[in-house]
Amino acid sequence: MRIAALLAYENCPLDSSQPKTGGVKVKKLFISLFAISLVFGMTGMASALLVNGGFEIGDFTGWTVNVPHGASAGVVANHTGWGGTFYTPVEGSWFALLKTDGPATYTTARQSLSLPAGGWFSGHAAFDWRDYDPYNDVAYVKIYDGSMALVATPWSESGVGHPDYWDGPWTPWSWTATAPDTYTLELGVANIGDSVLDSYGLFDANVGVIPEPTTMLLLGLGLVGLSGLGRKKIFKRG
Ligand SMILES: [Ca+2]
Ligand SMILES: [Ca+2]
Ligand SMILES: [Ca+2]
Repeated sequence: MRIAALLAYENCPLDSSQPKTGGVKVKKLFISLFAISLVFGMTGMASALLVNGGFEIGDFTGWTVNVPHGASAGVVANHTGWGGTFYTPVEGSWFALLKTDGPATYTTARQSLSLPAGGWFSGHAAFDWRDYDPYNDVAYVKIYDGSMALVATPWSESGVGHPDYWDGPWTPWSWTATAPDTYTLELGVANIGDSVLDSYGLFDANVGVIPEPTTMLLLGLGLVGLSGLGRKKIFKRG
């Protein structure tokens, strides 16, 4: 698509009627835009490292799901919170909906990915509390290292500080690795205090990203192209 656009420019009849310097200028701009679009294209590719991170396959393909007796885990198109909030996906047509059993029995979905230092996970999560104080059920996103030691909790919600039966909003979260390892991303929910009035955790748009050196190189080339264009403009004006 991008290459086609570039070729279309090369064959553009308008080009031959333009002064030569103008043509070069426009050509450089095209090449710069091409390089920049390539950068974003490659970043998009790198973001797809988690398998089925946004649950668009319509099930838990790629995820290891732990569903205790009495709990449930589904991939759904929508969900109505106890408070009446109608939740729809953050991205695409589907999201994961985990329901508690309990008490302190965790319903989870996990996926592992090797990340270098500077690689990261991100996603969106929401909590539908369907209980009342002091039964402060909890939903969370946790990151474990290669030996399954907890290294971070980039998102968690409970009933604490919220009105009974609270419907929490979709909230973005992210976490960046400071050392290379095989990390496990865990999405979870649990009852606290009893095993009734089950709450839900909602999860969507999970991605794992490894920044690529080629991406930085292309970005650099694009910037060099643009700065060259700027100099030419200044020179002509002078
Ligand atoms: Ca989705
Ligand atoms: Ca609720
Ligand atoms: Ca509960």
